[in-house]
Amino acid sequence: MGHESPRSPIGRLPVRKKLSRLLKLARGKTRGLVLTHDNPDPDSLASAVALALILERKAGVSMQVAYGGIIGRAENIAFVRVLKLPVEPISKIVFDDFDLFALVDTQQNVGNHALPIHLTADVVIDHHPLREENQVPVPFSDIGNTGATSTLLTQYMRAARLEPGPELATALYYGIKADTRDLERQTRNPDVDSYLWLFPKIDRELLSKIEHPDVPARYFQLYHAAIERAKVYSSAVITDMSEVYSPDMVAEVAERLSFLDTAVWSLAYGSYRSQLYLSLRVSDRRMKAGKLIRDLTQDLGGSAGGHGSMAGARIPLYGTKQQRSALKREVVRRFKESLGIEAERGTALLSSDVS
Ligand SMILES: [Mn+2]
Repeated sequence: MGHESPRSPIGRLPVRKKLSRLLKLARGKTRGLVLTHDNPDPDSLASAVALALILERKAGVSMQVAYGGIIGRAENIAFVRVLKLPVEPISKIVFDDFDLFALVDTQQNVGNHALPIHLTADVVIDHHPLREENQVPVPFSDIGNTGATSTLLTQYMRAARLEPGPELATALYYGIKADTRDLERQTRNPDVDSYLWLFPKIDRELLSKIEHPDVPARYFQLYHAAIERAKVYSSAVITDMSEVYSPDMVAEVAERLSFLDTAVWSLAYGSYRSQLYLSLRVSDRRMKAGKLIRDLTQDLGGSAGGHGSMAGARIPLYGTKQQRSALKREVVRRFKESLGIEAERGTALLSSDVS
């Protein structure tokens, strides 16, 4: 079960107390906006929709859900479409229309969300380790110690005696399933408990449509190039994906490459709209992917975050083509240096002498 990561004071309260504090804060507000993290994953989207439902039904606030970036991964596109989730791109949002702001699956100062810098979230619900540096005081900050934010929202739903319909139940269930990789990664007892509570309520046909989506030809093209460019080192596999059509493809490839039997670490990176996206996985539970990726990228601007075994970062790319490639090379150099493999040249994953 691993070690306890830091929680916020509210994160330590029993769920009924958390719920009553949350509703107390929300009552009297008129319109609320829930934001996911940018390029949202199912855990973030499911949590946002569940929180909006709770605040609408139990605090009488009219709610909207929005996300920054794009939803690009085939499973995630299917997730939103099949479950008919009421989520809007951030370009449709006028922030002045709202008097309540919530963030889910991210935190105020992480930087991977679309809340403008001059606004402070009223509510933060997240399962990533508490980020205390430059912390802006958030009135309601529930940083739990679970494998998924969807687990926290399932607990709120139960405490609020709200029965999720099949779409929302499937969304929360898949949020937990995806973030914990089938209850294996960073899984806590509440994750298992919420997963089992949701299971009889889900629509398995919809779930299947999400888990086995149609993919465009460019998906295979991108995968092909990523594998062709992958290099294997003694303890790592690294691939430069060049331009990607969707930032979350970087995470998907890092995840896939992490299955290479000789690799402890996998790193994939690619650019999308003048940002360099990096995704890191580690299979050794003693290692901390989130800390490493922050150390590698914190002086380069952008944002970084993650847990023990999976982490990601995004760095602004600017300047000439040469300057951009130099920045990529520098990040890879730092990564190899921190693993002690800077002297290794690496072997192409597809070359015959890799056993
Ligand atoms: Mn999550």
